[in-house]
Amino acid sequence: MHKAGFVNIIGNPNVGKSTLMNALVGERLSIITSKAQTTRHRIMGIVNGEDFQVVFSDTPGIIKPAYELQNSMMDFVKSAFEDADVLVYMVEIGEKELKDEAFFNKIIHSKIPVLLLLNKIDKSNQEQLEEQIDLWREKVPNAEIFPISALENFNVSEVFNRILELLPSSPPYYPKDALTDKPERFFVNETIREKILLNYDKEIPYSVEIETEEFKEDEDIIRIKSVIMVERDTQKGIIIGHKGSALKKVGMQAREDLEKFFGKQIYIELFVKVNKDWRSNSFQLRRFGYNQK
Ligand SMILES: Nc1nc2c(ncn2[C@@H]2O[C@H](COP(=O)(O)OP(=O)(O)OP(=O)(O)O)[C@@H](O)[C@H]2O)c(=O)[nH]1
Ligand SMILES: [Mg+2]
Repeated sequence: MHKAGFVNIIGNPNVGKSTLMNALVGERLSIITSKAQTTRHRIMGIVNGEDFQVVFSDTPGIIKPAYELQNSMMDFVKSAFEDADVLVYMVEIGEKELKDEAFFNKIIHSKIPVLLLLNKIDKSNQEQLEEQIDLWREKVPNAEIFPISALENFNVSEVFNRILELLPSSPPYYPKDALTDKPERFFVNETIREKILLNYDKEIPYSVEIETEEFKEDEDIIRIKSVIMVERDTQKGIIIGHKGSALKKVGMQAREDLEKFFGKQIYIELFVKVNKDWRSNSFQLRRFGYNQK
C-alpha cells in the first residue's frame, strides 16, 4: 500500500517553519533569517520513500495584511488549509496566540489531524516547557503536541514518523524523484533575497523583490542575471552602497550558497531597478508569482 499526502506547516512569523521544513526534507529549500516575514510564498518540499510521498508546504507567517503583497501571502496560508491531509501548527516557546483569530478558529475546529509543534525548546527549561504544554493543550485540545527544536533537529524524526502514520493511502502526487514544485530560478531569487534580509535593515528587505532574467546552465557553470527591484530611488542607492560595495557583498554571499545548492560553479550579475510601489500593484505581484485573485 502506498501512502501520500499534503502536510502543511502554518504559524506566526519567525517561529521556525522554514527551519523545520528544511530539516524534514534535508535540503535548504526555504530561506531562513531572524527577521519576520522571511517566507513570502508557499514552498513545497517533497520526501519520497519506497511506499510513501510526503508533500510538505512551508508557508508565510500569519499576519494581519497591511498591503497587497501581504494579502497574497495570506492567500497562500489559506490555500494550505484547503488541501492539507495533516496540519502542522507551529508555535515557539513563550508565544501566546496566533496573529489571526479566524485562522486560529480554523485550526481548533479542524477535521483533519493537527500536530502542534512547540519549537525552540532549546531556549527553555523544564518548568517553562511544562507550563507551555499545559497552555497549548487547553487552547488546542484537538492537537497532538510535540516539543521540538527544529534548529537542533530534536524530536523532528518523531514528528516525521507520526506524519507517516497519519498519511492516507494514495498514489503519489508528484514524480517520485521530485524535490519541490518550484523552478530553479525561484531558488536563485530566494537566495538573493535572503542575503538582502541579512545585510539591510528596516523597510529595505520588505521593499525588495527579485527577478532572475537569465539562468544559463552549462556542463560545469551556471550563468545568472538577476534584477533586484526596489520601490524607490533612495532604496536603490542603499542597496548598491558606497562604490557598489553593499551590492557586491550580496552577490558574493548569494553565489557561495548557490554553488552549494546547484553543485556547480556560479557566475552571477546583479542589477538594481526601481519598480515603483510594486508591493501594492496587483499586476506586478502576479508577474512575481503571487497569485492574485
Ligand atoms: N533557538 C532556536 N532558534 C530557532 C529554532 N528554529 C528556528 N530558529 C530560528 O528562528 C528564526 C526564524 O526561523 P525561520 O525558520 O525563518 O522561521 P519562519 O517561521 O519560517 O519565519 P517566517 O518565514 O518569517 O514566517 C531563525 O533565526 C532560526 O534560526 C529552534 O529550534 N531553536
Ligand atoms: Mg519561513
